[in-house]
Amino acid sequence: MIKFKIFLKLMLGFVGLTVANSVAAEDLFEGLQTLGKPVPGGTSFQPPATDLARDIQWLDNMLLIFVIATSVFVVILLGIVVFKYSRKANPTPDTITHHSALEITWTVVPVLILIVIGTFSLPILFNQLEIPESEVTIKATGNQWYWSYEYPQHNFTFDAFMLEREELAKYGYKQDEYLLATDYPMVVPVGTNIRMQIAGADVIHAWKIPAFGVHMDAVPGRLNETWFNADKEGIFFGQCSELCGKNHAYMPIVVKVVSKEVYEQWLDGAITEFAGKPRKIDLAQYNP
Ligand SMILES: [Cu+2]
Repeated sequence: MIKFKIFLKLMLGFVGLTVANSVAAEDLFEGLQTLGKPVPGGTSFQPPATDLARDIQWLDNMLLIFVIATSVFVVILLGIVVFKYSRKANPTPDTITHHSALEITWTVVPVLILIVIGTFSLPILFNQLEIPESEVTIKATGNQWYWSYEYPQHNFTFDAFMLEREELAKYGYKQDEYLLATDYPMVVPVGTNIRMQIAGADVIHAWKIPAFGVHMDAVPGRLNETWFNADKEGIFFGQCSELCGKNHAYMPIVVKVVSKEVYEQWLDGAITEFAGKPRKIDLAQYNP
């Protein structure tokens, strides 16, 4: 009986501790705005939260100018061929087969267009993959079918599972965030270079946060790296973006970008909750 009482006390203490931890974590994120989220019927980009995303969106808009100009030009040429050189309008066609100046032009002009595009796109591409000095390293591993996050500097790992509809409110999410929200978010400090290491545990997944302009394959046996520096505090959603099996649609990604102070507090809680490496160890001292 006494043993049972002790067991009961221990269990209650454990439950109390867990509840206290989760309440504290939710408090930390109170007032955080949802910034990176798909909208019904949306076709454009999410508002960018990093320079990487801004660069990509600028490049996309710039390329659209070339795409539209080329399409309009080709349609005009087609129109001329169809109407001006139809059998009715032009019954006896010319018999020329070569026109050197024209052939040089249609070779050189596309090459020039590609050089212009390359001049702008290559620096943006390299910027995504050249990782700057970073304060925080996080390893995201894609599993069938959830993501796990490791903070190697603090020696802890946790899993992030998608929330069911009835769990959303408890974790502070709205009903339309079903299929996007997870029980544990990845948490990063604002305005800090984050080095992301991305791997797959079983099949190929892909870690993606559209508002950050980050999309990287998670390949088993390979450590891919990328980075981001979020300049806005908020909640950002992403999804696994590589068809990985039957529950591919049910392994979303949540990143909460918080102030540096809140990040430190979260880190302390996470080190306790996930048994990470304590940041300072109090040693017993012997004072003779
Ligand atoms: Cu996946």
